[in-house]
Amino acid sequence: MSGGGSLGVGLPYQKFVSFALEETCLRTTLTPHPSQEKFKFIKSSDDNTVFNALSFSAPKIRLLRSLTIEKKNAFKVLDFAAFSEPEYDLPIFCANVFTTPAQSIVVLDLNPLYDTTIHKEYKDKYYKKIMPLAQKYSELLPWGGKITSESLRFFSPIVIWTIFESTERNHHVLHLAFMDYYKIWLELMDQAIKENNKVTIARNREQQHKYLTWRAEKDPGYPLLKKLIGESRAEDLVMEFLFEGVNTLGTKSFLDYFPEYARDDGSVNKKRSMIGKSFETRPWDANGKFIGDAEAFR
Ligand code: BLA
Repeated sequence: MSGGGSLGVGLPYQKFVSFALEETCLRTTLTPHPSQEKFKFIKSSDDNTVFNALSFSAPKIRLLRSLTIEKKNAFKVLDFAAFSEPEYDLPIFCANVFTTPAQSIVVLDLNPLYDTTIHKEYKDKYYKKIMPLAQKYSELLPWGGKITSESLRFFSPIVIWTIFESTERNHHVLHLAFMDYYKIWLELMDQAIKENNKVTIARNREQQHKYLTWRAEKDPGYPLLKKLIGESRAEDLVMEFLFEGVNTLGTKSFLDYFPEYARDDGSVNKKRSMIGKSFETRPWDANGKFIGDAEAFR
């Protein structure tokens, strides 16, 4: 594989994906997801860009999907996510990296299904025990500075949001963090007990749908995807692969969930953020207590 070499730094993200898939297979049985067939052979309009898309499901996992993109001497992308079945309230595993020869933009998190600044029981259930590990990585991979404020609603106290210089060392640390975070997610998945309460299941489903709706509309990668494969194929990729479920898990629209984006004519405001950027520094302390301005992202 030439991925790392072509940029002169870092690892090809295929390695991250292979690790995650192998670890998953130690715990459960993966079945190819129906979306895999359609998106297996995405081709960019320029020959220098390689796409790799894989998607699976498993007994507790509704969708496990990965997209890597590599344009020689230009950029590399990793977009890896895992969503549980709505019978579980598991966090959403989320690893997004956009790397150029100069820098890497990283979000690595177990995105909470329920906002942890409001739902303390959810925060304690999933994040309390792992705060020391998160603390270690948040020192090695420091907070990336001001961020689209709305994103904070989808982040957990263990989030790694960072922008680093694309060096071997930084990519090595990122690789370690990815492996640790993914192993934690698998452990949580393994221990998760099926919910029988219909109301709770419906609530979990709606929360996952809200998350998918947000990302399918406002993901920072979307403009680049459109440039690479054209508007309509990018839309298919986002709606039917990356955030598959956005058309089936619920019926609410983007504006039902995020009415602040409504324009006078009833359309969705194209701005990524209505609030703007904020959170210059990490808004959680080492114990996972939110120490930022909670009003700044709602
Ligand atoms: C930038 N990607 C970013 C930024 C964030 C994320 C926070 C910084 C800009 C900002 O503050 O919004 C990622 N934001 C997330 C994630 C969540 C979120 C994961 O709210 C989850 C809730 N990134 C990708 C893919 C591509 C990509 C697939 O995941 C390209 C195909 C590119 N991300 C990309 C680029 C930038 C970026 C080019 C910098 C340009 C920009 O900020 O618009």
